[in-house]
Amino acid sequence: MRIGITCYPTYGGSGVVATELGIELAAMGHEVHFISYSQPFRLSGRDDGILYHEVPVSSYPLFEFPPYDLALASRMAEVAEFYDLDLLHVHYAIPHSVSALLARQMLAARGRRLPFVTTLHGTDITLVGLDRSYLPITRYAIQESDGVTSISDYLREKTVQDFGVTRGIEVVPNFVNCDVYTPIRDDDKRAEARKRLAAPDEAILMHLSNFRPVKRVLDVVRIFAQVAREVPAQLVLVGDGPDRSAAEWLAHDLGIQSRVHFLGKMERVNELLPLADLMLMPSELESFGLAALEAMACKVPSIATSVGGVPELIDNRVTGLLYAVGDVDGMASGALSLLQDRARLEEMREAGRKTAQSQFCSSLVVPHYVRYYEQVLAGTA
Ligand code: GMT
Repeated sequence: MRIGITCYPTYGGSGVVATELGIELAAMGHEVHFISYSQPFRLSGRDDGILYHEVPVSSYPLFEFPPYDLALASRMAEVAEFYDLDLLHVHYAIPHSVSALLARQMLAARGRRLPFVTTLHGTDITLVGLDRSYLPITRYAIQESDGVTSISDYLREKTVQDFGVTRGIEVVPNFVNCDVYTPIRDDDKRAEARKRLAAPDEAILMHLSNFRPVKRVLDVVRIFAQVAREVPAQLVLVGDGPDRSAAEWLAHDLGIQSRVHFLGKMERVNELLPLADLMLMPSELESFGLAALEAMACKVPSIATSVGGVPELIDNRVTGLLYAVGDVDGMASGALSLLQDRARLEEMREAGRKTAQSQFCSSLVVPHYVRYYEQVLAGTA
């Protein structure tokens, strides 16, 4: 198949899923065309079977807000015609599904078919899509898509309830490449690699996000402060975003800044994750929680909140520990209980890896997308 993919190319779960999907599809022999305003950050630019098409957005004095969605629609239609695309797959409804709808109409007027699949990722429904200025057009574009997928049952139900979408929505969960996100099996090698981040007797807690308010990064620092009072430990935060500076100041004010490391945006998180003992994901909301899955595949259990689609990924007390939003004390004592009971931590590490392999590996989930594309092309989705 020749597949066009549009996503936000910046640091964020939907862009990561879209990019990893494109890479996996290309490895299966499909031709993949990314269409976006800049190259998705996990693409190297040298991936076989993948082409990247930049969307130029002109700015004129008259345009207070340059219309990216229109430039995107034009480019989608051009790329689809030039490269004879079979379908478009857009990640994150706003504005991508609206642009795809326009591109489909433009090509229909020229006698060409261009079906599109919209994948709902989370805040496109739970936050942005509920803004009155975006809701009607987002609902329309979702309803008119040739196929719609959501990353969890939670998000599907939310879309039906809050948007009144009546067309079918296929749940295709987030996935991880279990050969790339994998534990370091050799204990000596792992111990050696951990020395980059901590002393041998210290625990390593990790957080990975785009530091938006929804991630509650300040809770990460507060949880760590309590843990570090009881056991020797280091906190490693990967990513960047609006709440980073507040989190840095909080670490400073709590007197723990020497043990809190802000690494910023990193490309190869698969090399860092296996070094951690625990992942902290105290989010206000997660429609799935990709960071926790990537950690799980590396045998790192999460201390997380029981929100949105997280319970569909993490089996409480089996593959991680779940708490109410803002329960910093609970999450800190949960983290401590695992760090002080190595046998239980080891069981959880094993159980998490097994879950990642048996339910969320790219080798299982990507073919689900391909089957769905086939249904879309056959008009049966
Ligand atoms: O979490 C974010 O703010 C980024 C956002 C995105 O769309 O870029 O992530 C959402 O999509 C991820 C990939 O499908 C999910 O794993 C995240 O749970 C989801 N975030 C939220 O629902 C808050």
